[in-house]
Amino acid sequence: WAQDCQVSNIQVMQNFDRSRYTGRWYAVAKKDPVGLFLLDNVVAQFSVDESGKMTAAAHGRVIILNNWEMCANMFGTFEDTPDPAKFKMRYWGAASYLQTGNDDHWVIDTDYDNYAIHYSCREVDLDGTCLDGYSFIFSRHPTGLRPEDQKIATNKKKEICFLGKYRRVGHTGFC
Ligand code: ODT
Repeated sequence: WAQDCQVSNIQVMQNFDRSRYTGRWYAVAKKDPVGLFLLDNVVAQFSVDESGKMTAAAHGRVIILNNWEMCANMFGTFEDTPDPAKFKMRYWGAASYLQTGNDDHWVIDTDYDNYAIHYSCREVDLDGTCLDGYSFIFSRHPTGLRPEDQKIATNKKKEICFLGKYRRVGHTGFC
């Protein structure tokens, strides 16, 4: 049933350790949601604050007002849920005209040192599958995933029913 595509059946990281997850992650691939926002040059930096809450900052190239290209600086706070790998992410931009929102933020899998698979379903369909969602594949290395981690990522993309829906996220130095 790992591939019945029911959002409620998606397996997430077991015993997720937020402190080992801290630091810099480079997005190397992305499955876009409806009305995509972050285009490329996406880097996320996770922290754990004094009270143990997870927070993050991220930047990425965006195009706003149809043709204004800029580097968006974004911030997020993460609300815990009963599952340690499932969070609610409240996010906003350094500038008021950037996107704000409150999305699910699930860590599907990570080895903490090389790769991480993120998943967010914004809208669950009546049949329980994801109607509108997005996902980032993160690497600790700006050059991309190691071959052994690519294999894992492909399997996880399949499990979350997003296989074939990703595009590569480039790092060109824009941000
Ligand atoms: O790009 C899109 O189309 C949708 C995603 C917009 C949310 C970006 C908000 C980032 C806030 C700071 C948090 C950083 C953590 C990022 C990790 C993964 C995905 C958002």
